[in-house]
Amino acid sequence: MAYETIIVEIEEGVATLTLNRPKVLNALNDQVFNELAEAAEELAADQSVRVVIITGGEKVFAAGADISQMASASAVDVTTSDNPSHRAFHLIENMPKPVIAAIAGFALGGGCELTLVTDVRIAADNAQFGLPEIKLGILPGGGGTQRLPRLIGAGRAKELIFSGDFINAEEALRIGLVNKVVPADQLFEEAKKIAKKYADRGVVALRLAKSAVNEGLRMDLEAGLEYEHKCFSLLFATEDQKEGMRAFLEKRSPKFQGK
Ligand code: CO8
Repeated sequence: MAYETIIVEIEEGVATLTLNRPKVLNALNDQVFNELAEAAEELAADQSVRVVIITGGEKVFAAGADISQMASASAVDVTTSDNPSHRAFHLIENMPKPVIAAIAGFALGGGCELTLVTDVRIAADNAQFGLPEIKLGILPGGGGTQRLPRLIGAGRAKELIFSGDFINAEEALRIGLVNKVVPADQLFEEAKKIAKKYADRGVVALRLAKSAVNEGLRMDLEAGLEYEHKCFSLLFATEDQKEGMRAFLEKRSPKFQGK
């Protein structure tokens, strides 16, 4: 499918999805969310794609949901059950392969929340994060009040949500909001390096490991351990498990087929 507000490129098993509304700092309107959802479905189904990178390019990740679109919205518009942002976020979070966010510049509001549905966040040293919704008289409604406390703890999340203040990349690293900070000119190189590493790993194992972590976070520990054991057992029915262990014993690199 042809997209207008995002660009999708696929190279050596790694898909890069770039937000593309630079004039408004990649503000996320319904069209962006709908295209993100379409692309997430396509990339999830494409067996040649093993890892996905989401970025906003070199200057900005995304300065939030599009305020010009939201300004005149009614409560009825916003409560619609097929909210495009929720659909896009759900599809990205549950993509059956790793998703890496490569973040330069502002990642604010819905932009910050978009990074929270990815699996691993790599920030350029010029990145700035924040949930400024409170200054607009709303709250972070794209999962910010739920996913952020689960990631960095309720106290730190409340500080960001209540103040609307921005934090820099180093602070984001310190509180666990991002995994790594790199010089801005190395952002894409680093994200691709990590993506290629994951692309060489056991395909089904990655899918089930992601599911075990994500689903486990919604369960109590006993149920989570039970679910982990089911995922673990299932892997012994895969070619990937046979290949991975055979390759180890034969002292060579495994070639995983995702079967
Ligand atoms: N929406 C629409 N347009 C935007 C947005 C935005 N979020 N952010 C920037 N723009 C536009 C500006 O209006 C401006 O357009 P123009 O050139 O036509 O005037 C252009 O982008 C450049 O922006 P600035 O001139 O303001 O650039 P600065 O470098 O001076 O400032 C900032 C950059 C600090 C990022 C500033 O633009 C800003 O504060 N932006 C808004 C940040 C914000 O409040 N984000 C949160 C939005 S609310 C939200 O995300 C809710 C998510 C809920 C999702 C779930 C829905 C159910």
